[in-house]
Amino acid sequence: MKRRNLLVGLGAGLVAGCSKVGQSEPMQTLFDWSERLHNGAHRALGRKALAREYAPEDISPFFRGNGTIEPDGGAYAAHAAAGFADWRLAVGGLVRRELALSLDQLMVLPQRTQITRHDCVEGWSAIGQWTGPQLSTVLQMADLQPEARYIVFRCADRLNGAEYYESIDLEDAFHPQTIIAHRLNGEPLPVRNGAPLRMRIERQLGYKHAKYLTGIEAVASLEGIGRGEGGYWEDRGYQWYAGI
Ligand SMILES: Nc1nc2c(c(=O)[nH]1)N[C@H]1C(S)=C(S)[C@@H](COP(=O)(O)O)O[C@H]1N2
Ligand SMILES: [Mo]
Repeated sequence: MKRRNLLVGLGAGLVAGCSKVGQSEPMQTLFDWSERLHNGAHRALGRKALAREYAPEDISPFFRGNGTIEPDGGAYAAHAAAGFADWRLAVGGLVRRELALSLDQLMVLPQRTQITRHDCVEGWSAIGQWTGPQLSTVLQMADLQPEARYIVFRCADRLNGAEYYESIDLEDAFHPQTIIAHRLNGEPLPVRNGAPLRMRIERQLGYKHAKYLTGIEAVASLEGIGRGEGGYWEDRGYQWYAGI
């Protein structure tokens, strides 16, 4: 409980600090902390930089959906009809504390709101405002084991018969703009954009931003997951590191 209060306190400080783009004390503290926790991981200084954030007037009038725009099957439709009241985000793998978080539980965590540009390799971009807790907050609640090197995202949809999934390293996982978004432009996520939860990983290309998020898994290796390349599109030839 003590530890949790500390985390929530840190997160609240971080959110407050974020209005002053990027160099606030709490943010530095969080980075120092995550570095001490995961000092085995590679981290280049440049990757800590924030992606550009935009002004409200820059927001695209329509944020298109791409890839899956509505997961097949009765289970998702039933969740949607119930307003996603029973949706759970499972957090597991190499953690000391497994979690199953409801949307309400995610919404009471400190929130970050950011207006960013999404770039899809298919040649389109859109600017949107995203809100949700930072992934780092949830990972700290779950308490990563030292062997954890990657975070894998599980999704409710399939593309061409295969499960959509993605993965990032701990550098991106603890980046302040990596959030579990539940709102787009101040409204609950539309189904086409990944309702009820989707990742925003702002230093990465569009296909890394897993939609219809059902699970977060800490792993030591990407072997044995999908075809082993770290994501649905990576398994089909795209780069695993899609940094922008
Ligand atoms: N679960 C899931 N996540 C996904 C996809 C998908 O098909 N399924 N498509 C990806 C691609 S290629 C892009 S560009 C973005 C599109 O996000 P949008 O639908 O909100 O525009 O989601 C990414 N995340
Ligand atoms: Mo994309």
